[in-house]
This record gives sequence, C-alpha cells and structure tokens, in this order.
Amino acid sequence: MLAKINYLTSGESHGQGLLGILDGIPAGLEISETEIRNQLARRQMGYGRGGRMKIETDYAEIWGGVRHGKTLGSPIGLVLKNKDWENWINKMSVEPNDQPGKKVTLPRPGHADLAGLLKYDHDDIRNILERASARETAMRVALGTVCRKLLSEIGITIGSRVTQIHDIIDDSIIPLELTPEKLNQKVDASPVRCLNSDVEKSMMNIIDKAKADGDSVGGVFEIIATGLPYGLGSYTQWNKKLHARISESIMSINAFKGVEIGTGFAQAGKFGSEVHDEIGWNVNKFTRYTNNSGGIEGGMSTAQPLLIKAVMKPIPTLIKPLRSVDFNTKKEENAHKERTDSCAVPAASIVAESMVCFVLADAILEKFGGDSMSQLKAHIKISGKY
Ligand code: EPS
Repeated sequence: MLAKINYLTSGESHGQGLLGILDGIPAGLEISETEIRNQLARRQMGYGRGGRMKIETDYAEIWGGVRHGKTLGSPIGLVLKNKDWENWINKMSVEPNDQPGKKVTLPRPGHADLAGLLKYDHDDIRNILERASARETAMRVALGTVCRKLLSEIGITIGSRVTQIHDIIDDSIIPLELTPEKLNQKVDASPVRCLNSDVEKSMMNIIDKAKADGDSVGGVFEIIATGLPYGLGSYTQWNKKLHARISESIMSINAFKGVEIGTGFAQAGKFGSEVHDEIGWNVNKFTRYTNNSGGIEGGMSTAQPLLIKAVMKPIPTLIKPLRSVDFNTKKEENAHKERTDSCAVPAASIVAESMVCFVLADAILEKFGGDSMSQLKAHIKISGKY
C-alpha cells in the first residue's frame, strides 16, 4: 500500500509500448530522460537474457509533469515505445484484422496462462501472457527512477547484488566501505551482478547449462538502502508497517516467491539473545552492534541500513516444455514455448530496487510531507532523526 504516491502502468509486451503515470511527487525535483534511460539500461542487462533485449533500447519519453528539467507537482506521464511492435502489428493490433495470428492454447505450468484464461473467459493465451510478461517492469523502473532521484536528494541511496543463481551461492558479505552506489558500480560490471568473480563464473556456467537444456533458473538477490532516518512506517496499524509495505511491493514483481528482511529465515534457528541488535551510544547518537533486523524494528526504520533479500523462481517459459493440456481439445500436449530468458535474476534485482524506491519515497512523503522539494527538505531538517 502506498500512502502518498500513486502509480499505474498500461501496455502489452508486444503492443505499441508501455504507459506510466506517477502522481504525488513534489514540485522542484530535477529529473531527465537520460537519468531514466540509465536505469532502464541497467534492467536490460544480465547474462541469460533472451533475444528481446537485443531488439530493444528502452527509452521513456516524459510526456507530462516536468517542465524545464524539474517536476511541476502534477502527475508525471511516461511513454516507452516497443521497438518489437513493428513485428507484431497484425497480431497485436487494436482494430480487428484478417491476420490475427494462431491462438495459443497450451498453458505453461507456473505461468499466468491457465488461471488467466479461466478468469477472463479468453480462449487465447496471448490475451493473458502479453500483460503477464515481465516486459511491464520496464515502466516500473522508469517511474521508479523519479522516486530514486527524490531519495538521492535527501541522502538515501539504494543498491543490490545477486547472491544466488540456481544452486550457486555467493555467501560473501558486502564490505562496509561499499556504499549502495559503489556496490552498483561494481556489480553492474558483472554479467550476473555478482560481487565475487569466482562465483560469477559458476553462475554463468549454470545459466549456460539451463539454456542448453531448454530450461531456466531463478535465484536470490540482496538489496541495501542507506541514509534512512528513524521512523519510516509505523507499528500503529497493519498496513503502515514498513517491512509489510516493502514485501508487498517486491512480491508484486513477476515470478517472485519470497522476501526476507535482515537475517529473516535464519532467525528461526537462533535464540533471541543471538538475533536482537544490541544498542549503544556514540557521542550524539544511538548505535547498533549488529543489524540482524535489517534496519526495521516494529515496522519502522531504525536509521540502520535497510537489508532485504528476495527470491525469484525460474521463468516458466521452457524451451523444453512441461506437460500440459490443450485448452480447447483437452488433449495432453507439451506446453506452449516462445522466445524467453533462461535467467532474469540480474534484471529483476533492478526492478526490485525500483520497487523499494516507490515504498521509501512514499514513506518519506508520508512522514515529512511537502508540496515542493524545498518544503520536504526543510521538514526533514527540522524533524528528521538519524
Ligand atoms: C521482457 C520482455 C519479454 C521477455 C521477458 C521479459 O520479451 P519477449 O516475450 O518478446 O521475448 O524477454 O519476459 C519473460 C520471459 C516472461 O516470461 O515474462 C522484458 O522486457 O524484460
């Protein structure tokens, strides 16, 4: 749930493009199409991506809400055109035509196909998959860049890195000197966004194997955000808790199966004395000896780094497909296959960064308020506690 910001996206994977509207951003925030392009380029990267990313050079045009390089306080509207559209003009046309393409009728296990057909009374899986596709996340990254910029203006930065692809795990710890920005600089240079170059190679090998076998692999990544003040989110109501809001937003990304805050699942096997972060005092502020809580206690930020992990399942479109049943004939056949990615975990980590940007910008505006960036900054100066 977002309290102060609203955003919507529209568009099909092979339609004309993606539309996005972001409302609730204060006036006076500097933003450019180039900044948005830079984040979109990060989402296009990653070892194991399929042919589509070679076709597209994702670029979002700003159609509303910005004048002379700064937000107006009005809704921000973005348009991201699909280059691939020209190959789909008849199959995806808005108007009926005499070459609509063959209906897709073999639902893929793990995809939205079967439940989508039955829910919307469609008889062509294309009507489901075009919107269920992760293509839509390009617009989330584009809109999320505006929130990322707002956060960077007030000292909050967000980074991420991949820690697992299939059964290959990088259990290294992010060195303290690596700020989220520096972390991103470093891992953006890795084809799998991995900090550890030995593990990186094994990750690439397992992606190669999946691809050669007509299969797919998922994985895990970690997100870190620093510069948060105390008290984003609240313990006072179920839908105000910051970790609940973060989890909801990350779980909304295509193919996500789980979210962990701090040392999350491992805490189940520990004593309370081992997991709770002891409190100290240094000159003028409270400190912590550890950060197992991942920067959130009682649904509120604790001014410690925010640490989140998320798991993505293997993409359900398989070149060596699983068993399925034809939606019309009810005959057993193998599931539908089409161009796909064998691994999209690195790209998904950029999408997840963007989702965290929406939640944090929203929580900042909820706590401090302001119709312009100068008002917001003044409110933070007066009442922000770090
Ligand atoms: C994606 C675009 C899609 C896929 C991928 C994500 O393009 P196409 O379907 O034309 O190949 O590459 O989506 C999936 C694999 C999926 O199952 O949703 C993108 O822009 O990220």
